Amino acid sequence: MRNERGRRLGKDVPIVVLTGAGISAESGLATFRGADGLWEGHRIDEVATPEAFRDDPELVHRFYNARRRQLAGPGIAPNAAHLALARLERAWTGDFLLVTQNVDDLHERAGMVRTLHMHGQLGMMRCLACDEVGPADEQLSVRSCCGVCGSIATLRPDVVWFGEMPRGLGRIYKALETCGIFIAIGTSGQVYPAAGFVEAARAAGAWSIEVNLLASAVSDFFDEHWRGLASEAVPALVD
Ligand code: BJW
Repeated sequence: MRNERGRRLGKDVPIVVLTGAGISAESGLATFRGADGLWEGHRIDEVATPEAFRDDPELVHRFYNARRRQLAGPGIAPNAAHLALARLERAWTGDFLLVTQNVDDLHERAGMVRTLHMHGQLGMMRCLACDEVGPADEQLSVRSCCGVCGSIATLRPDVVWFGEMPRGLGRIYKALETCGIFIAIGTSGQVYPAAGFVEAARAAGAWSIEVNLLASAVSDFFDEHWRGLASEAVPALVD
């Protein structure tokens, strides 16, 4: 990998990669804030909050069931950006952490193993009776049978909604504080704490690179910008 001045960035440098919905857009999954971002006329902040689930759990389950069905569909597969990151992980000799805000499993399907899902996973559910997390084998309804405790209980998608604490923050900030390279791919920089990771990495002295079709809300904090499709820019950056 090279920086914009052509300097090779060694594969032994600790690296943190952050991905957002833009990396999965070319796999056929809609982003949240793009032109295709509305679901049945709802913005993401109308269906991804604990309040929305309390007020209309059927609506919220419909939203997540539709996304589960789409993700399991025949046309959905990792694209060239996911595959390039998997190659990067395999080739990297230094510490490597992929933090994804995405709840899809396309990084895993591309073969990545060091993936931290800070906003949870679409394929998992949580039982509000026993608090256990298990696979969302079936389409969820408001009250379903919990595969763990066996009760008919309220199940919710095991994802992180607005106002809830993202996962793995201790591990993420520890990696950011020691990283030499930080790359953000396909994220609008509008949702915290992920939007603030670039500042934490820069404070640690890391070289920061943004890959995005457009400028994000935090573009000014990055040292280097690759404007374009993730499927083209990520292989060009990492191979
Ligand atoms: C391409 C491309 C292509 C397209 N190639 N690029 C005021 C100030 C600061 C913070 C707050 C505030 N008020 C409230 C908050 C906190 C709140 C927040 O940030 N709100 C903002 C709206 C202001 N955050 C939270 O509540 C979080 N929790 C929290 O803060 O806990 C307390 C805490 C305190 C202190 C420290 C730490 C924590 C929780 C946030 C949870 C977000 N949940 C969601 C839903 C997850 C489940 C699901 O998927 O349904 O996460 S919302 C949604 O947004 C989802 C995403 O992960 C997240 C980010 O979206 P992302 O990935 O950036 O997608 P888009 O669509 O926004 O952007 C796509 C980008 O790709 C664009 O830039 C395109 O240009 C680009 N692109 N195609 C390259 N082919």
